[in-house]
Amino acid sequence: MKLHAISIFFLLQLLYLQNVAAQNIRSIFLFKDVMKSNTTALKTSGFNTLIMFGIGILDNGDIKYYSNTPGSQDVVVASGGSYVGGAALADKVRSFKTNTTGINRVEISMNSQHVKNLMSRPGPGAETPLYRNFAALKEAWTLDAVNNDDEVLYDVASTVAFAKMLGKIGYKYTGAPYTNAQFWQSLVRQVNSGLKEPDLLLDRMYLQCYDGGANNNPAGWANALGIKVVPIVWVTNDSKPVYGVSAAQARTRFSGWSSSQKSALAGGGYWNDFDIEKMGLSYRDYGAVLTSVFP
Ligand SMILES: *[C@@H]1O[C@H](CO)[C@@H](O)[C@H](O)[C@H]1NC(C)=O
Ligand SMILES: *[C@@H]1O[C@H](CO)[C@@H](O)[C@H](O)[C@H]1NC(C)=O
Ligand SMILES: CC(=O)N[C@H]1CO[C@H](CO)[C@@H](O)[C@@H]1O
Repeated sequence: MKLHAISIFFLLQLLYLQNVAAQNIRSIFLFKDVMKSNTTALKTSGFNTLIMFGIGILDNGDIKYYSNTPGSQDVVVASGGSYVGGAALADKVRSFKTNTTGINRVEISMNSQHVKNLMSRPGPGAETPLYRNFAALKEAWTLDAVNNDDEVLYDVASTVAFAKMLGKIGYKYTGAPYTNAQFWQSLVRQVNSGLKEPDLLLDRMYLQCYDGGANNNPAGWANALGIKVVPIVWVTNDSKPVYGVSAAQARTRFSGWSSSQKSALAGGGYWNDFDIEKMGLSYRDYGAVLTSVFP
């Protein structure tokens, strides 16, 4: 009887773990200043991953949050090994994962400016300003991952060194490719060398399927990278209207991919919250598409 109960306990644990491992990624990039966007809607519309856009590093290793929102100011958030972005901003970012929320992962998205220089001098050591700044920011904002949205430099060696530095701090690393599959393939191989699921350091690829990446095929990318991808579509917008999709059109695209190439997908997501709010669209509708296609 006792043994029986114990084995059922372990069976349930196993099922639970598989369930967790199999959880689909439902993501949205946060282009709008997080101090101004609708936090409640972001937390309760079916998303489980938020990726804050507009983090950059300066030549001295300081980290800056670029707000990308009219009336907002860019703010240095880490300097000299400390968090300096203010309590209000820290409380806001931390709040994504607390109280009533579906969010279990928050990432910051950055380009590759200054990465190469800083990896060459002073390097990725734990005593460097860059290392200490990323450690301070992780703690202040309770971050899970750093997203690489390099669309310019594509330097493999320095990016691998940077990713491994972030891994030592406790971050996961992710990519947001739209082109240059060769670069991303080298990155996945080298960053994840010697690592296996579920301990991959570079554990997610958010594939841009709009604008320059409009013709991207998730299965082709998943195959080339050796990791499932999360296709990203752009919500209805007035910046490049031709690439915008309504919630109904997003459903058509995600369910099309899901039925023809399910094994290539780790979930789905959107670029971006600013347009949802500017265009008066519904977080609930866009979120519901993801919860139904990627439950
Ligand atoms: C934010 O979204 C919620 C729905 O999740 C809505 O009830 C609320 O009115 C929105 N707030 C603003 C300021 O638009
Ligand atoms: C979230 O919960 C904490 C602790 O329970 C509480 O102090 C805080 O006010 C809550 N925040 C919101 C936005 O409800
Ligand atoms: C204001 C505006 O032009 N919005 C456009 C954003 O993109 C969608 C999809 O292409 C268009 O239908 C909208 O008109």
